[in-house]
Amino acid sequence: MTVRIGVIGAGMIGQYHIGRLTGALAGAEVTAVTDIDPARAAEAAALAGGAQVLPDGPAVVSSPAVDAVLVTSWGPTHAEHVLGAIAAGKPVFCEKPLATTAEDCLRIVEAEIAHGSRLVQVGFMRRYDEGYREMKRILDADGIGEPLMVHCAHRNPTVPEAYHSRMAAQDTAVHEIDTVRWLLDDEITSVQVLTPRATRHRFPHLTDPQIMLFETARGVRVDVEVFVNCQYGYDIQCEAVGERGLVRLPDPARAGVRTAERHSTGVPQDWKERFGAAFDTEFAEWVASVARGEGATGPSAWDGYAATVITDAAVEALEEGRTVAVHLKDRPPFSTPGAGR
Ligand code: NAD
Ligand code: ISE
Repeated sequence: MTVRIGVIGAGMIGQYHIGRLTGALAGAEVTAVTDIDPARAAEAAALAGGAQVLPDGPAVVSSPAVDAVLVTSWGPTHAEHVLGAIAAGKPVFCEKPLATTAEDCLRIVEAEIAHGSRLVQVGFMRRYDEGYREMKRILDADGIGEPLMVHCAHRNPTVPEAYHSRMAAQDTAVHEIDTVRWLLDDEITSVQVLTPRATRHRFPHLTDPQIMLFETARGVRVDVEVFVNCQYGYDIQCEAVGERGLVRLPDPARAGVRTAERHSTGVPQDWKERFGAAFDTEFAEWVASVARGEGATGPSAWDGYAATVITDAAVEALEEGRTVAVHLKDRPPFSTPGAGR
């Protein structure tokens, strides 16, 4: 079966995903696209090899030529499109964030429960990165004993002027928040944000770097350095320390160069380069689960809700300069983790 996909939001990542759904990935076809910018919609439709351009999100969701929906529009618009897809009973893949408010995330969780089976998957692609998956296998197999601490770094070379201090949690550390919950199978219960000396290479309105300190229900301490003007590259580090050892995320495989008395290895320059293979696997697994009639098996609406509540707490911790407790609702039994976990 070929899964026919309708895309809402044909900007940067929308077109990036259309490229993989149209190119290398078997079993999928992009049949419809929409964007509030008609030129972008037309560009994306051409990229998809002649998909239909439809006027808006509801038209994509209700199109008989669409089996499943991909939401890659701006974050504040995600909830309406995801809720529309659930109402139509269609599987929906939503780029992060699931929604920009906890209330909207909960409306999505509740709508999916009312539908009766999983339809929603959130685009936390690190769960599909081979290095993180190996870490998860080792942790699950008790390879280092009980985890005690996790040290992470999330560095971008630069960010545009529009990037503001809240985005360090909402846009950037949100990936670590999801990854750590998944790796440890534990819940984050509090967050504190420290602000070291600021880099000169930032726009003046931005607090950069930031250090986020999380605690989990089982008492694991997680530190995340978010440094989005590090200059030298896109660098993602993660190390879990347990009672008997540690497991560390491997750097992407790159040739080592030895010359002029030096040994060097390239550093990726952006998230596409670093996580391109993870995105490929993420979409291959999503398309396969839709084709099997399972709707979604990866990061769930509940994971999207938890991530938004925790990023809100991190923003509050930054702005108020104190440790903030994370209060999640009780997890509904339906929202169980799937193969992506
Ligand atoms: P973008 O601005 O390049 O593209 C968004 C597009 O959506 C624009 O073309 C805009 O016109 C369109 N749009 C906005 N509202 C719409 C609506 N209601 N209906 C139809 N079209 C609409 O942004 P982007 O960088 O592609 O980011 C899109 C989403 O992807 C964001 O939520 C972002 O956080 C997420 N993202 C995820 C990752 C990741 O690593 N997983 C990386 C980058 C971006
Ligand atoms: C961006 O939206 C991403 O998702 C990237 O993975 C992250 O590194 C970057 O900081 C965000 O702005």
